[in-house]
Amino acid sequence: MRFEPYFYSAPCIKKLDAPILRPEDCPFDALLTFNAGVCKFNGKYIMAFRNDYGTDPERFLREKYMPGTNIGIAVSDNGIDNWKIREVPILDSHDVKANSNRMIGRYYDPRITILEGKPYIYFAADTKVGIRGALALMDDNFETATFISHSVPNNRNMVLFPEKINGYYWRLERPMVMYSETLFCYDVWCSKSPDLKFWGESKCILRGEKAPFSNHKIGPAAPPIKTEKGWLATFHAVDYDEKRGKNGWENRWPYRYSSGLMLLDLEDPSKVIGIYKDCFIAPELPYETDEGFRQNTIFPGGMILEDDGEVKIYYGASDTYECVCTAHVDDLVKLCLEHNYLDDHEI
Ligand code: BMA
Repeated sequence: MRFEPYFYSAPCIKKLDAPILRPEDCPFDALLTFNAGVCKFNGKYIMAFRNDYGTDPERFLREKYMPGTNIGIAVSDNGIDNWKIREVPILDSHDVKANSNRMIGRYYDPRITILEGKPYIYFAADTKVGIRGALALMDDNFETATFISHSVPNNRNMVLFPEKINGYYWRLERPMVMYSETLFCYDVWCSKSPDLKFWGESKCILRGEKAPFSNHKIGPAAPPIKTEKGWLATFHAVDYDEKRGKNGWENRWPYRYSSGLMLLDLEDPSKVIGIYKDCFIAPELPYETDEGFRQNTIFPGGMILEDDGEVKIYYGASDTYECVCTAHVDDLVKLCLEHNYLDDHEI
């Protein structure tokens, strides 16, 4: 059921009329295939998607049982259809439990960045000592992932910029703070690193309670893309209404996840120079609002700028499917600069 007040995607956004990846497409045990990271590499589109498996709606409700999450790989020639899914996931939580004394409980929400010609993957890792952002380097065939660094807990939604800026690597991230002005109203942060291992000079760049059209936590979404006017970056934004009841499998799910869009300074991406004042991508189609596990959830994880200016934005819908929508890059920049929330709001 669509939540009120209704949110709409920006007018320049074109959605397809069906998801591009569904659990039933998967050659291995799959229940929910969503929140993917996507890149273009050697002429192919590579998707690393989250797959939750090993439960069902009844068992989930009875026991809150959601045991397995792995990361699958799918490849397509055009980034839209004919995704060929690899037989074996690139990362499996159960393998890692066996291999590393159960330190990592599950991986999820991968984002891919091609940096210096190499495919990096950032994802959340639930561990015995909290939720950590884990960075790994994949090989050029996307068959293996070698760990580089783990953040301190509790932090997730890390996205790596695709190039060094002023001599440093940069990432956006979303620590989950315990003590702050508003409980559970998390923010978007930015950090930099000389070597992808040591991260510092961390700065809060957008507060959850200051972001438009949300009243709860926010977090970085897809890795940013470079434009002449700045880095275009999506973020997910949550609005909460305690009156919301049954949603998808959940007896009560009072959250809606939608996406926002902002523009960051080219030379210093910790400076927000524009934010589109309205919702950027909203849950509005039937498979985004009326099907699946957690309905009314849009979670972008990949953004690709094509040579002709088309931007493909990949997003998870309903924590169940992977979808794509498109827009022209100039229109996206205009949203941030000509409909700029910062013109009459402080963040
Ligand atoms: C967040 C993450 C996402 C998920 C979202 C909505 O906290 O766990 O993976 O899409 O919740 O359930």
